[in-house]
Amino acid sequence: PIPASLAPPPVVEPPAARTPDDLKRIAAHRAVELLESGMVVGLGTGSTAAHALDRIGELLRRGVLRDIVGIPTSKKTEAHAAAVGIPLSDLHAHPIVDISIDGADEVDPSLNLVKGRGGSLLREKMIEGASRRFVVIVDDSKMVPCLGGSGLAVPVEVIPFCWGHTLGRLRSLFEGVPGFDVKLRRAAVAAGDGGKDEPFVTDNMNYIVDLFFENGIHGDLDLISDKILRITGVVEHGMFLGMASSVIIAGKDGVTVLDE
Ligand code: ABF
Repeated sequence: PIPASLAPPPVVEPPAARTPDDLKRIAAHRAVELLESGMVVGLGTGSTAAHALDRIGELLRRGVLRDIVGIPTSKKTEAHAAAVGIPLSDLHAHPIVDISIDGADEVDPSLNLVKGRGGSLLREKMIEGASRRFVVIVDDSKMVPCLGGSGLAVPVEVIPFCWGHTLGRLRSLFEGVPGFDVKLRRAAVAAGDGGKDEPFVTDNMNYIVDLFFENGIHGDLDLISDKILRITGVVEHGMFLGMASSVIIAGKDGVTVLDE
């Protein structure tokens, strides 16, 4: 035998590089560890929350979790959850939700969020606002110093009736803010297929007006929220202020949990 001192060193494979989707899965699985049998669970929407749905379905099938009731935040999530075997209900039957798990588009240092790029912000805000605990799951690309600063839209759900008038009032509200822009969301943009040029329609049959803040939203966010919500024709907006109980952030160096 070769003396140990002369033997070649063992080959150590470097850990496989984690893709953004791996990070989303890691954050989602960490959140699902918080579930207990018998809980009413708000089920988020989006590619990160989809990993949580798959995991909950798997744990139910294995009998690790039992008697979970899921409250879906969108029609898409409803279909996904049903396909993986999560029993479903709604806020009528379960007005208090034990825990909600959902993704976000942006998270600021105070754990305020922008959500709704997928267009599900209204149901998300209703269900997550009815939750004892709201756990946000993100990869670290979603962390921002200031909401609206990543160049992504802050969505506002509006009634289709005279949507152009509502859009105009939103434009006036932010008049003078450098780099501000406002656009009706198009289905083609939402689907990313460059196909149809029709308004994007939410699960509630409303439209989405996207607000763009080149340099982020500055000022009193609660006041800005109130001003948006006071515009007749606005149904809800995608700033989730003071709602998150915890944010689970997966990065390439590990997982960080921030609590409110
Ligand atoms: C939903 O999914 C939305 O509120 C948010 O816009 C989006 C995040 O999606 P992803 O996890 O695919 O980045 O929670």
